[in-house]
Amino acid sequence: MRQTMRVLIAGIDGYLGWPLALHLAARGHEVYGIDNFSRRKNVAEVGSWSAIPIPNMHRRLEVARNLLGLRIKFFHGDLRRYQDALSVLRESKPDAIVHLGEQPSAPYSMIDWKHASFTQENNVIGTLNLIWAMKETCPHAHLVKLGTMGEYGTPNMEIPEGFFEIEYRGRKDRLPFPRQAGSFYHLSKVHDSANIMLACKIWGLMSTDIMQGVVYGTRSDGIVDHRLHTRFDFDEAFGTVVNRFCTQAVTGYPLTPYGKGRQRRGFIALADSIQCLTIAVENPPGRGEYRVFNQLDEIYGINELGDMVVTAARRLGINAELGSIENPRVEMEEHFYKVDSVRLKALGFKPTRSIDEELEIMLRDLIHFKDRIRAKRHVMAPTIRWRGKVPHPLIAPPHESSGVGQETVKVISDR
Ligand code: NAD
Ligand code: USQ
Repeated sequence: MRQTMRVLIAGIDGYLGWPLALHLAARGHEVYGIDNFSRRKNVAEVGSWSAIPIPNMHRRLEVARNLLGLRIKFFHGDLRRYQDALSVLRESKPDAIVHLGEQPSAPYSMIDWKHASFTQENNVIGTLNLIWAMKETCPHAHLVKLGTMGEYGTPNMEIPEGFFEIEYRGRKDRLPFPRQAGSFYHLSKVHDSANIMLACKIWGLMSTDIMQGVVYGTRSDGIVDHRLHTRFDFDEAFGTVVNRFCTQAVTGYPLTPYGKGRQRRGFIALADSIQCLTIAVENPPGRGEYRVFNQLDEIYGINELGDMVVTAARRLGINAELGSIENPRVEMEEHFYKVDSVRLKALGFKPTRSIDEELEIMLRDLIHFKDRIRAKRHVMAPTIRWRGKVPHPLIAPPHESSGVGQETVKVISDR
């Protein structure tokens, strides 16, 4: 028989947090959540909204209770405040903490220094507060921390699950696989991983650090009523690529693969992400262990995904087409990409359905909201550029200066 646990979900109001709460509560776990609703504010800040309307937290909890008999306890708090982290852990006394409570958008972190700084402060300090508060209040709890496949970047070699054996100048060791993040957001996750690994080593905390691929989908098994839907974003900052492609398809907007579209990433359906997180929670590591799972279903190229969305749309009688857009990011558009992901499968993970089935479900769900998506059409085209307004030294004409730092900084002493 499965042991029931007390689980705290940090980031319970988010895209993954809400369906995870429904799923864990339905499995008999005692679920607690904390959120500061920053995702709702940040999406509004970039001029958008969730394609699928979502009720506020009060209403969500009420529907879960009245319709499904699930009692989920919510704390409104901000992990950047140490006192909030301490209080929620003292109140919930968790066996496991699933930490999803971060700013998850790479483009948002690249808007300007303010957004980069917000992202790193929110994510790195929030996580640091959580691990210190765990040490103080619940050192035996299991921290399931959402990292990202983007921590590894796109190296020209196979990516292991966190660690690899290396021989260098005649000596061997098992070391963390190199991290080569491609945005200030992805780098915040690298900093988190390093902090958590240290906490496990010195304090004996236990953690599963999940390197997750890009998530897509509208459904997971707890979403049985329209009032229980999770958010679904499509703007250039918070919409992930498959989710964006599906909203583009249903509104007749040409799909937006960036650059050559041959960049490859790991992808996972929402229902499978929830299944994997549940497996991680229910199969904790040993005391002091820091383990890493690579969490994905399949690897696809971006054009390949675009073609799949267009084909799925045409099967439903929707006339979608692939467009082409200059890449606003700095990333390799053609590269080797092979990833180990065996640990979750060894613990029982099986993908729920094929990507083609999932895409059809998404398109059928989204078609009902096409007017709502069209109303925010202006958020489809990318405007956030990785190089921003600062000219790259290799591209800028030599006589031009970026002007950054001029006039506001005076050199007082060169010593
Ligand atoms: P999300 O933004 O929908 O959810 C995060 C939630 O955390 C939001 O509700 C937000 O309000 C809350 N939050 C943020 N900062 C907080 C703080 N300081 N205090 C309290 N609450 C805070 O994001 P998501 O898509 O559900 O992603 C969840 C996690 O998974 C993130 O850490 C993200 O980096 C990671 N991840 C997501 C994907 C994906 O494709 N969605 C892929 C890989 C990894
Ligand atoms: N892309 C397009 N067209 C678009 C949007 C994106 O071609 O309209 C491309 C991007 O250039 C990139 C790829 O699709 O090469 C993935 O972009 P994305 O926006 O879907 O995902 P990313 O920015 O990497 O971030 C998302 C989540 C983040 C998570 C990450 C997992 O927002 O929280 O960490 O996926 S991973 O990519 O494996 O690092």
